[in-house]
Amino acid sequence: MRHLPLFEVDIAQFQRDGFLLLPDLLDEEETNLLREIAKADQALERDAGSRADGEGGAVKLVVRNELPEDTIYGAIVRSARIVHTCEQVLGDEVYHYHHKMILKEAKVGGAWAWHQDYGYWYNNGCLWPDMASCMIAVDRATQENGCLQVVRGSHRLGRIEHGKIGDQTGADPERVAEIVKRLETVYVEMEPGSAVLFHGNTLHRSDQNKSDHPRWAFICCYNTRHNDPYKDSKHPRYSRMDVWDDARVKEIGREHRQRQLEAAK
Ligand SMILES: O=C(O)CCC(=O)C(=O)O
Repeated sequence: MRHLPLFEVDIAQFQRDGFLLLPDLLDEEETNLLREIAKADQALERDAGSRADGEGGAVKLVVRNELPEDTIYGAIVRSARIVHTCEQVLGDEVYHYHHKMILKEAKVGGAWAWHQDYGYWYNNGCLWPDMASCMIAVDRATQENGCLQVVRGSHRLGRIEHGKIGDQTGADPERVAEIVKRLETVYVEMEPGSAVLFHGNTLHRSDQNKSDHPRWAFICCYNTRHNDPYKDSKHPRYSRMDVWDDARVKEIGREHRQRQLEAAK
């Protein structure tokens, strides 16, 4: 696992680029547990929603506001290594805004249009873009299977107007076309268990997955305490989140996997 807490240089990099790579955020056992649990999790298949990508495909994802105490998902979201990293880059206490699994399947996985998460979180009563997402690779993510792309430094452009692209909410294409001429697009290729932390205003997208390899990802989204939304919306308002020791990812992950295996007998 990478050495956390972050150094000043990492925080400066996040502030300059709007994203930060966290290689090997989960160790091998944690990564295997997350992948095995997610792939065997029938609730994910059952609850998955789909959003047309405007390119003939559709993304598949499951979004959850609840934070169960007995699942590996809840243990990862609460883990000190992620929570305190977010707090360092955002400069305040954070709470769980929601988490999601992106089920980008082999051959048919849809594309994500260019957007900023704050492009739509803005409408939930969040006054500041002081929010972040930690995207953890469940499967290896490569250019071939539609890894995340981010525009370096785009979080400093402010919030861009968003409109409909397929069933998705995408950033104004005219503006994006000019932005990508001026700023670098980075393909975030990741090994399973590695992560990228990105700011609420960082422009990001991904291509369709035409490869033979799935590209699932687990994304933990956090809001800051000072940015408690002024109105109710589909994601929660501030409440203090219990932060857990990192060791609980493995402990709870093992129990979660055991329950799954027993239920499958
Ligand atoms: O999985 C991806 O490529 C991007 C997901 C994303 O941007 C989102 O969930 O908002």
